[in-house]
Amino acid sequence: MLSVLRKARLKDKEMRILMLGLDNAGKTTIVKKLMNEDVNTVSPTLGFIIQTIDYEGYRLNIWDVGGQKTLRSYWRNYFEKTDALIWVVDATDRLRIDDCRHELASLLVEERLMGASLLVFANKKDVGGCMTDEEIQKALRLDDIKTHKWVILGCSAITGLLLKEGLGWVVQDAKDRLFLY
Ligand SMILES: Nc1nc2c(ncn2[C@@H]2O[C@H](COP(=O)(O)OP(=O)(O)OP(=O)(O)O)[C@@H](O)[C@H]2O)c(=O)[nH]1
Ligand SMILES: [Mg+2]
Repeated sequence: MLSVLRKARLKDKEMRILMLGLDNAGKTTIVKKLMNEDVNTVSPTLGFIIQTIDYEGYRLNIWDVGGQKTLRSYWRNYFEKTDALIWVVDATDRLRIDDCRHELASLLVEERLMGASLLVFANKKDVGGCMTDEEIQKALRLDDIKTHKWVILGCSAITGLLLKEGLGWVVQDAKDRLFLY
């Protein structure tokens, strides 16, 4: 039933994308950059922000939810009807990469997120000495994920590197699913 509903919405070329990750990862900055807005005025998200971006004929409703520790228990309120999960990682934050893995792992067992594909944005690639995509892939144990289709992309919310390509993957994946079921 759920997959039928999801398919109906995909046919309408509308997608619900949930963007999560630890605080300071760069979620809001990514959305602002994608919308060609000033990325220098971002402050921590205390609730959530919904932005709609038109991309390749699809209406992407992006839910950008605050990632501070005290806010994470609210994440579950946003799971419903999610077509794609974008997990944003701060590639400069080696200290919290284990936290990051735990939080992601706890999302991937959520029944309501089962049909969603997973884009991992390894953000802040403009900063020298940050973790490589391979390091992050290993630290988050992405290769162990059997429940979700996933991809990891190194990006920068400041320069815009690979942000559009990430959305492109999400949209292409949705299109592929239309033919699968
Ligand atoms: N150098 C660099 N800094 C970035 C990048 N993306 C975000 N930042 C900075 O990282 C900080 C946090 O960015 P936010 O977009 O507020 O992070 P967030 O994930 O939305 O954080 P919460 O709303 O608290 O969950 C800001 O100071 C941004 O300017 C990036 O790609 N490169
Ligand atoms: Mg934010």
